Amino acid sequence: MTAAAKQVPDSEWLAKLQSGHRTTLARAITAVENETAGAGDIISAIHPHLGHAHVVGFTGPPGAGKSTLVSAYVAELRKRDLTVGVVAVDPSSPLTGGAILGDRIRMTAHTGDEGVFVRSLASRGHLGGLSRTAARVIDVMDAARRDVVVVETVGAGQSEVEVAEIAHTKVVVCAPGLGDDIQAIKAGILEIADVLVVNKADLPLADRTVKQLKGMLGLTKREGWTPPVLRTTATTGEGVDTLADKIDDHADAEGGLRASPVHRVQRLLAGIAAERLKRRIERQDDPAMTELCEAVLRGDVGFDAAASRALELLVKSKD
Ligand SMILES: Nc1nc2c(ncn2[C@@H]2O[C@H](COP(=O)(O)OP(=O)(O)O)[C@@H](O)[C@H]2O)c(=O)[nH]1
Ligand SMILES: [Mg+2]
Repeated sequence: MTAAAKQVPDSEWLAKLQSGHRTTLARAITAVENETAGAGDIISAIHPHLGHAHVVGFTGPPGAGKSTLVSAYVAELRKRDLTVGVVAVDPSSPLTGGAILGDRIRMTAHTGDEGVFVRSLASRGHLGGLSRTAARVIDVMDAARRDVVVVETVGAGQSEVEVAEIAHTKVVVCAPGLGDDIQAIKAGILEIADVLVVNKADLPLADRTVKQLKGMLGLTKREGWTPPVLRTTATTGEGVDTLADKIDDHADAEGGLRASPVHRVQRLLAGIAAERLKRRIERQDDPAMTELCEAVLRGDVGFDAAASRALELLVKSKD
């Protein structure tokens, strides 16, 4: 029997995957990405072997220099003798096909390096949603004993933030002098940032952007870890060693995160459960729900209280 025809992943297969055999890894990723018949077996086989990789997400507005920075970060990790997996996610598909192509070209700096494995995910055809597929692909790279798995998204929209949230350490990248940039960051990704980067520090106005971000960070309350605001010039690699250090510090500060894929699963469960809950509340047609909505319309009940009541109604309903 040829390796290609082999269906059920056995211990020999697992050993091959864990030793970094590229074809085995590539095929396993393709299987979980396309949810082929064998995908379930692969997922069961790797589950007991997760928790090795530190998963680092890069998000931020298009053009901020994420791909260039990821490539420089990967080079830094390689200097430190760490193996790397890169998952480049493109949620918006055909329009940004060029961006992925550009990313591929930038990552060619690492072709031929056995320690770097890159996979791009397109947006189409993910039955359970893009973030679930991304999580599965990360799991496979984790089981293949990559030390660091880098997830790069194309932009900073909602679906990109969802994908980035799977990561242990979330790096938000922006560039100086873009008013819109700051707006995009204000619109929700500042809260998820563990490390903030002002890339293109070689350009004028970088200092101002750093100041702005520090100001904005000061406004949000946080416990424990305080996100640093760093400067990098991805094109020359300046500041990238400090970035790698801070990402590492974050994993250490959040004690045990690096070793635990549990929160990745928890996030996904939360997303799936929330989606189900939403559909059930939307479909609820019992009189109590109609009454509740009418009370909100009249201004008798606030949205917060009504949402709690809607959840109670759901628990009581039989379906
Ligand atoms: N001046 C300058 N240009 C940069 C830097 N990093 C990236 N770029 C350029 O910015 C453009 C967008 O970079 P890219 O990595 O594709 O951004 P992405 O869309 O966020 O992935 C490219 O032309 C890069 O060469 C930097 O540190 N300084
Ligand atoms: Mg890019």
